[in-house]
Amino acid sequence: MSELKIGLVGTGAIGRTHIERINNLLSGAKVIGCADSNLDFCRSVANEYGIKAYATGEEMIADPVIEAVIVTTLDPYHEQYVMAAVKAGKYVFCEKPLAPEADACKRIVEAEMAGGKQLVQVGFMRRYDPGYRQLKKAIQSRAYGEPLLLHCAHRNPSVPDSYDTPMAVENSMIHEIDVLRWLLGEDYATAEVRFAKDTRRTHAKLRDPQIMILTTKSGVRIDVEAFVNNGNNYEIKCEVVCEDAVLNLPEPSNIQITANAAKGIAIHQDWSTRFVEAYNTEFQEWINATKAGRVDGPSAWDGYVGQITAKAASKARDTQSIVEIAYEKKPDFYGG
Ligand code: ISE
Repeated sequence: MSELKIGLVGTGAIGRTHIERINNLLSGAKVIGCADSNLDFCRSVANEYGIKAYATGEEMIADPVIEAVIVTTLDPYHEQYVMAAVKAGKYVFCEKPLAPEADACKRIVEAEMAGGKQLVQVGFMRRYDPGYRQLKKAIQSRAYGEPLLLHCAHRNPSVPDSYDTPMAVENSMIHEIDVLRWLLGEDYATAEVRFAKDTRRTHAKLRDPQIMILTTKSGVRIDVEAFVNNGNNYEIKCEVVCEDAVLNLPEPSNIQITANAAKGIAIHQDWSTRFVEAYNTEFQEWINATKAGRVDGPSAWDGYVGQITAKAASKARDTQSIVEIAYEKKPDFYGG
């Protein structure tokens, strides 16, 4: 089978790592073109990777040579390019979030359903992390009884100055919102977000740390700590307390180093390396499914449900109250 020809819009850091992983590491596809609102930069990226620079994302998506599209622009522009791909009948991988607003996600869902074929996958890469996959298997087997409560943490060493209070839910804990719903296989019922004592590293626009509390429809209770300016480590924790056992998310293994009168195991300092295996598996599986004419990964519906949940959590944070979450019934189109 010939190689899948991909066009990528949004040549920022994450876009470029995806070009590199697809063109140098994975099999069955090549990114052959790119587009970006900064055309000069786009041309320099195209030169570096020996691919074609298009004047606009729309022009690239409309080119008959392009068989599938990757969207890695800034979040507010996701909808425009995902819509263009859906209207052109092309498979499209969109980095998370599908769109910052739930209404925009809904428009994508409606456009996809109107076209009669599933084409959209959302980049919720944690579902491809080997540790989360092991956890899911263990939970699903019910060998340890029912899951009752989960304690999770999402800690970043630092975030840019533009990162503000809402982003803890909308940019960081959106990963937990998706992956925990997938782990447990059920939707949420309520959301709550509370603040802890502020770290001295915070600033006027960012309250840090925060705790998001979710309950699922069956009553599982989840707490997630987001501490995004902890000045120290990138750390992702997930502890699932079941009736008969406690299950913990494993970290990627690393050598133990004995030196300077101490024994230590280095941990990843940033999400791009902590989840590198997840990204690689995510894209290899996306390529394989796209070539087979399927969407196997997180769907536009999952992207929509994620944003409805994030919106409820944001309201809960702003009103300091518990907010009930109302989802529509999952359409048959998405296996509802
Ligand atoms: C970032 O945007 C990501 O998506 C990372 O996976 C996450 O860990 C980080 O908190 C976000 O800012």
